[in-house]
Amino acid sequence: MSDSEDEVKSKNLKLVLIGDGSSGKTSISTRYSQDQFERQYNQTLGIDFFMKRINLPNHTQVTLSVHDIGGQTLGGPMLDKYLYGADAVLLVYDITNYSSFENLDDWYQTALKFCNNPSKNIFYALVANKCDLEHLRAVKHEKHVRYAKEKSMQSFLVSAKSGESVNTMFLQIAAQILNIPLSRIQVEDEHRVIKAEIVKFKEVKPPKPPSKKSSICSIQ
Ligand SMILES: Nc1nc2c(ncn2[C@@H]2O[C@H](COP(=O)(O)OP(=O)(O)OP(=O)(O)O)[C@@H](O)[C@H]2O)c(=O)[nH]1
Ligand SMILES: [Mg+2]
Repeated sequence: MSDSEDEVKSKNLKLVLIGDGSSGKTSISTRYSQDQFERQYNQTLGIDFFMKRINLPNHTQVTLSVHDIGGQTLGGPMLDKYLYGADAVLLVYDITNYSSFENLDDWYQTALKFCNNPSKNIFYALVANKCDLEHLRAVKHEKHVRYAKEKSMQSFLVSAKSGESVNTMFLQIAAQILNIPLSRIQVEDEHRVIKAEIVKFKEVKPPKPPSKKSSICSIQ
């Protein structure tokens, strides 16, 4: 094996999450960056972003900068700046909210307009969030599949709440942009949910206090 095959390759990717307010962009970002979930809704004003480093096969280290855009920025003056230089655009909707799906096309058309760099192939992904709320689903899965097919997009079904498929999605997107094949095991590894066991410790009795008798001998 030559030295260059051993060398670590470093890559940077900019991923941007867009979509209607309350679809769960911040929650997906928080799940991925901190493995946490907040029930309470706090509207994102403008943009938030974080970086995460992941390892891909072939000694490739990728720094992902994930940009979480507030839902109210559509039609505003800043969206083109937020999208500038994106390698991937994740179009997020909430499966329990039909209008969040309907409005995605406006988001998509806007992203196409602002990311029209002919020298760059931007990766678009359709992300259905809140899959833990399947019983409240308002967007038929066929509609999701049809839209993704129509636009030749990769599509994902995730839950920021349970964490389902969140890590796998980011891993797969990074690998596909960089054209690095992933094995099934690598994908499943990310997919695995690790449950912590509750450990019951045995009661440990405190040591007996020392006996009152003195063990010191005095020689007179
Ligand atoms: N059940 C469930 N609730 C979720 C999920 N993701 C987000 N939520 C909830 O949906 C609400 C909105 O989530 P946010 O992540 O703040 O939505 P957002 O897309 O960032 O909204 P804006 O910042 O306004 O654009 C919050 O109350 C979250 O707790 C999910 O996967 N399942
Ligand atoms: Mg937000």
